[in-house]
Amino acid sequence: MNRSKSSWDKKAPYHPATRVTRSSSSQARHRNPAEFQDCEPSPYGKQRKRQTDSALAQDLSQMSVSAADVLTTSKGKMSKGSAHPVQTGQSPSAAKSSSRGGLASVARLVKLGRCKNVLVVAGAGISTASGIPDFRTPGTGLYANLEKYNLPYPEAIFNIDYFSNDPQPFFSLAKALYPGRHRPNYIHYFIRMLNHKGLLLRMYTQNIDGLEKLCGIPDEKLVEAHGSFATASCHLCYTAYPAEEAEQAIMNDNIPICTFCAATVKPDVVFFGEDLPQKYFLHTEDFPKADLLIIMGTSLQIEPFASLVNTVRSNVPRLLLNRHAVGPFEKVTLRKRDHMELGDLEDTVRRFAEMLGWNSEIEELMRSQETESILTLISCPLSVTAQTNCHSRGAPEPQCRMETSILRPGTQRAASSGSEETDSETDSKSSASSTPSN
Ligand code: CNA
Repeated sequence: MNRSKSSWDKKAPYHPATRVTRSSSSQARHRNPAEFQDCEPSPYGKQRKRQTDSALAQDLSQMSVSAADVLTTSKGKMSKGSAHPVQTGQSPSAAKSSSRGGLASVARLVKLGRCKNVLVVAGAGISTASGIPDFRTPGTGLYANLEKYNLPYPEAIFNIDYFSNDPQPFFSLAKALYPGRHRPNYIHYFIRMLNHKGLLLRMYTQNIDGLEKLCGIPDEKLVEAHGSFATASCHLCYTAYPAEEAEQAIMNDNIPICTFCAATVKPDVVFFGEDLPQKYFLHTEDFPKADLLIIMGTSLQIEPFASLVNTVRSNVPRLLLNRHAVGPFEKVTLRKRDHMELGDLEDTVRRFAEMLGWNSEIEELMRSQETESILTLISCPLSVTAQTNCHSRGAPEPQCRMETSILRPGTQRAASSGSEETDSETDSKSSASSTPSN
């Protein structure tokens, strides 16, 4: 790889972030929200815990720790756990406690107007229908396909020290995950419809594929808890770097380097041990307010995100939509108002939408979005420059160009706040939404 410098003067420090970082125990206890308030922003912008060699060695030693073991993350850092996380599967006990008819019960509550502050907590499973592999599904998951990178253990791909020594594995993965190569699917549009109906309090996603924004979920309704490709910065001094230049370098197998300290620049995707974005702290306001929590497509293995699901009030219904039971839904005794619907997520969400009477509206929304894409394709010449212009007007990238075109992450925002009518604008039109439709 060559090293490429940005021409952009990037001395401006990155915005401060409090210290909640990524870890991996699904069993770790979530910190009391009050603790978050004590966190001081870094005087030098984004703080990242420097993981030393010994920390890396410790990480390696945790490889043998089962995902079911408790790894308390007192500092709430995002960090990896077992390198080969146990595929939780649906345990017999979970199967027994699986709430039959749960989907219908929750649909009924929504139709009765009892759920007006819905939180969605999501993971990679909502994007597999868009052709993006998740992490842990055996065979197809990204972790199962990392041998070619010769990593000491799969999650090293998101280890900041490993990245510091060799960014190539992460950059190879980034090339596949950069937004713009995939289209949102029915599940994304279902969440957008929740917002359109005025019911979405917030969506918390672990995904970095940008499909939530691309389908039109407004920025203020979205927390990208594990960061995104929309911005980039130096992994050492955190100096901001133009995201488009970082993307171009990575796509051309070059290494973007910081013009301030010459270290490697990376997209602001949160690595293990790194701080979560400031916006993540909205959870301290949101979760106590929620009247329905929908958990979809996540193995709930990464902290502190995973424990969010335990912070809604105990009388609030929680609905898990996943292939198998995860997190608190693996317990023999579920909360009284816990429901889960196991199976393929897209099928489940379609059935849910049908129960709510929203299916045709969602399909119409998807059709109109596709039509907009086709019109954009017709109106824009097939040059890379023109594609960039198209994107900067907020049009989603046509699928047929996914292999060759470069969608600039910064323009993703435009997709949800530009030419397209966003749900912030349409919410007022759908105040009747929380009224039962049937
Ligand atoms: P994960 O650990 O791979 O878990 C995904 C979960 O979704 C698993 O429980 C699967 O069984 C389930 N699942 C997958 N496909 C389906 C389906 N079609 N129907 C029903 N259930 C399904 O991923 P998590 O999100 O829990 O882990 C968090 C990581 C994954 C975050 O740090 C992300 O950055 C990272 N990631 C993101 C993407 C993306 O942005 N699309 C892709 C891969 C990994």
